[in-house]
Amino acid sequence: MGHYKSNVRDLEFNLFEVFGRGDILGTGPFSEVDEDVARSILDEVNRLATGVLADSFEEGDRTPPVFDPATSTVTVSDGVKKSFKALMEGGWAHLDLPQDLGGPGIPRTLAWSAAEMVLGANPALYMYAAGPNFAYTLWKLGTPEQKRFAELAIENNWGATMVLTEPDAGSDVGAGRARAIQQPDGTWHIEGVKRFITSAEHDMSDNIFHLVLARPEGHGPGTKGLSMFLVPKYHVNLEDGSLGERNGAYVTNVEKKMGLKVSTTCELTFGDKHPAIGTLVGDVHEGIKQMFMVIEHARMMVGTKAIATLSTGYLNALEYAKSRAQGADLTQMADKSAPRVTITHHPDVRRELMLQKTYAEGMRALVLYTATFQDTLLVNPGDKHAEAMNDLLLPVVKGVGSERSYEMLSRSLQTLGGSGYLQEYPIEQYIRDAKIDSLYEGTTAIQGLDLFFRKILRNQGAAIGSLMAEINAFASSEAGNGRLKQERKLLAEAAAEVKAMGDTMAGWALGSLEAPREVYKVGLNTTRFLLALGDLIIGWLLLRQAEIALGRLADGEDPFYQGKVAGASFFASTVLPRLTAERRVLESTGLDLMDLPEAAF
Ligand code: ST9
Ligand code: FAD
Repeated sequence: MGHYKSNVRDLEFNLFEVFGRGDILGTGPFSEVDEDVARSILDEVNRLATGVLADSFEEGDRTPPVFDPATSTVTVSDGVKKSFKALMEGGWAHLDLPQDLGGPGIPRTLAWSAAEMVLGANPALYMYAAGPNFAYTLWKLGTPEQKRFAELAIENNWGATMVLTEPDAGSDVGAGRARAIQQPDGTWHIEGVKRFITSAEHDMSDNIFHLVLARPEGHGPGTKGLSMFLVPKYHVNLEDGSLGERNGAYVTNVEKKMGLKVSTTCELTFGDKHPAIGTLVGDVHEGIKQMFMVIEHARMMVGTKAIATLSTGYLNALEYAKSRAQGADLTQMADKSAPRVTITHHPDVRRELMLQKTYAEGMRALVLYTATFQDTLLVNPGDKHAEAMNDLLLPVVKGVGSERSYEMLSRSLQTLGGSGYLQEYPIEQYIRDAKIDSLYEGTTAIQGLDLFFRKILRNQGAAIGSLMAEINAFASSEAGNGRLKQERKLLAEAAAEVKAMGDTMAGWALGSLEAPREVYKVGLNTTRFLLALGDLIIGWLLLRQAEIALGRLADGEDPFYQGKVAGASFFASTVLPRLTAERRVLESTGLDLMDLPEAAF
């Protein structure tokens, strides 16, 4: 058995029983895909993920890609190449594409379900496979020539990168110094050094194209002065798709890192050896806006990756716990000759396992709930409500998904005792590979700021108000037919706490118009609020699942549904009440921390 343990049953439960995706399949943009086809896609990806993709997970970690500075090339190990080949030859990198670009035309909920399995099995492979997806964005934004380039990139499965970060411009993308100099023929020369660029060099595709943010000469400071350029590794003859000369963008270093070692994290130098020639994407100077189309997808990807890793971490811990015998049952602790039991009998292990299970399944539901709004946007691109809901939920998927997964994965390791610390089991690698999720694509602090200032205040509370109304309507409904009464009460209380937190922060933000330092109180709490909102949404989605499970349990016992009801109850009674303390902490925020001299830290 490989390391990766998928959860297709839970994916299907979400898709077809909770979020009713059967209703949109076979209609509109999804006319070619019915429920049977959707299930067979999941089966097929599951087979691939638990098989050939998972096969090189460990190898990629133990024998990471080798960088040769003399030739600026990178060699990836054979096992990883084999896995990647299987992913690409199966056409899976085209899963996100619409039918007119050769894709299957599936809902986003289904695409993210499939993505979860690839990301859980071997996350770097998914990232190396970004080319067709990035090409689709280029195709939407590009000039006719760039559209043609995008079609060729899709056809040939070229690799792709998103190039923002520089040594002095990480979270603060607008501090970027890479320059773009326009040439008489209309092309641009890019100059500068970017760092931490994922997949910028490897030997698994014939060409790699970079989507680069750089500042055209004379443009102003900050993110608004940046433009997006298409800079291919090899120039391309757009008539026949053949590759031309090497362009002047070279990888000059590959980082050595804690985890996700198989993914190359590159320093990319432009225009040092010879000109790095690019074209302005869409022939318009809207770089940051265009890049956010890529970023939004990548943030969803990162949250999904984190959650996928937690899910397989939990399932590995569960399997171990079921077979590891240690100690006697607590009721017989005084009897030294009592039979030994498996550790699943110990209350503390049960509590830990249930916490892992509820976060893994609750956050999976969060990903797919978010994706339902992306489905709506495919059906009706002008739907402003769906757009605002998707915008609101993205920092929660990314920020909460990465933070809670990392935290819970350490508990998965704990379940294995000392064995969890060994490389014989996959969890230590999961933890190392998952740490990055709270860092790239905007750190957790950035997600908290994005959620509060952009997605709540700037949206004037419309999307969060609508979400809260849904949660409160559920809490005051008859859901569960009496069985979930206490849980719904706990949910209503938690919703009131989160609303109070948001209102207090909005008050400080308003107050900062008169007294600017009040905004520090907001900044001291944005991450707290992000995590609190995450817990509330997870608790609500678990209860929605429990309501459905209760209905199914009427037909007979099924441990899957029993687990759903028990999990939702557990989360409502052991996690949600903590939000009261979070609100109290938030409300007592002062400025002492901000007044403290740096030397006192
Ligand atoms: C990175 C990559 O870390 C890591 C991994 C890459 C892996 C790639 C693989 C992906 C896979 C793809 C799929 C493959 C499929 C394969 C299938 C196989 C089966 N939403 O607030 P302002 C815009 S990359 C939308 O003033 P500042 C907006 O245009 C590096 N737009 O910001 C706005 O203008 P306006 C990631 C947003 O103070 C403008 O920005 N780095 C949003 O100037 C200015 O906004 C980061 O993420 C948004 N949420 O700059 C940087 N926010 O207001 C993190 C802003 O007029 N830092 N815009 O609408 C930040 O995000 C900062 O907050 C900042 C601040 C840079 C935006
Ligand atoms: P900094 O921005 O220096 O942050 C340091 C600390 O300060 C963090 O805790 C942060 O939360 C906090 N902080 C910073 N600013 C604020 C603020 N305003 N308010 C509150 N807290 C703040 N970039 C790309 O362009 N393309 C890629 O493909 C890519 N892939 C990557 C792969 C890996 C493995 C890594 C490690 C990074 C990658 N990055 C990529 C870069 C990544 O997006 C950045 O590392 C990230 O955005 C954070 O920037 P930084 O590392 O400079 O940290």
